[in-house]
Amino acid sequence: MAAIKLHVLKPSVNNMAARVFVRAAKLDFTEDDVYGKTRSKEFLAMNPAHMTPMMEAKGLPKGVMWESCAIMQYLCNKHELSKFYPVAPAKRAMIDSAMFYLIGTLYPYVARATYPALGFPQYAGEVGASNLDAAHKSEAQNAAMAAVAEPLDVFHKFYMDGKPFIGGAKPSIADIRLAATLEFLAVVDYQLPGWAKTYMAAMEKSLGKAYAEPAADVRGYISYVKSQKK
Ligand SMILES: N[C@@H](CCC(=O)N[C@@H](CS)C(=O)NCC(=O)O)C(=O)O
Repeated sequence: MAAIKLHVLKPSVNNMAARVFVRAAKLDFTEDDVYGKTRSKEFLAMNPAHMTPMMEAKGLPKGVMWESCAIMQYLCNKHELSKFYPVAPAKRAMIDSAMFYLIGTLYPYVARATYPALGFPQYAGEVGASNLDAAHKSEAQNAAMAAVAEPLDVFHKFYMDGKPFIGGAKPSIADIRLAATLEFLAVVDYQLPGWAKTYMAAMEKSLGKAYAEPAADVRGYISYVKSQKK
């Protein structure tokens, strides 16, 4: 039996990050597609947060864990994968900062901008999940789309700062998380700045099939969603 079982939803970029990582790191893993099962009694018994990606692995205190960045951090620690997650505290701090900034700031904007088009449920308390009319919802979606530009620029100017990747010459786990996130913006035809297009291409070139295979699932879903709108 493989050491790692990843429970995944293939159209999701949160999942894509972990899926790219286990491939790029050449870890021993299997994948279980849990579409339609995350709220089942069995799944909730393991994971009351019903979140994917969820990793099942021996040695974890509860047998499972979720949160894509934490999964990548744990696997890097366990398998000493310093090429994806530097060990020196100051360098590691930058990778952690980039990932927290992504999850806490960029991702909520990306979700509000893209989830309506992806047909994903929006978060409680947000305009998109409310009973407000379509005009209000579209205004909120456009505001979120406009807000994406600032954190994107921060990734470029602060975290990358002239280097090809946040990780330097090679992609780090923060790069895997960022590139996967940006994949969703295609569903709203978001015009990525030139540097981001170059960056995405460099990610795919550097990681090869490890990136392309999970990306194909996300891109396939986006193409399907777009074809339904025509
Ligand atoms: N911050 C989390 C987000 C995970 C997340 O939102 N997962 C969604 C898919 S995009 C999910 O599993 N939803 C299924 C459910 O809630 O039942 C991560 O990076 O892993």
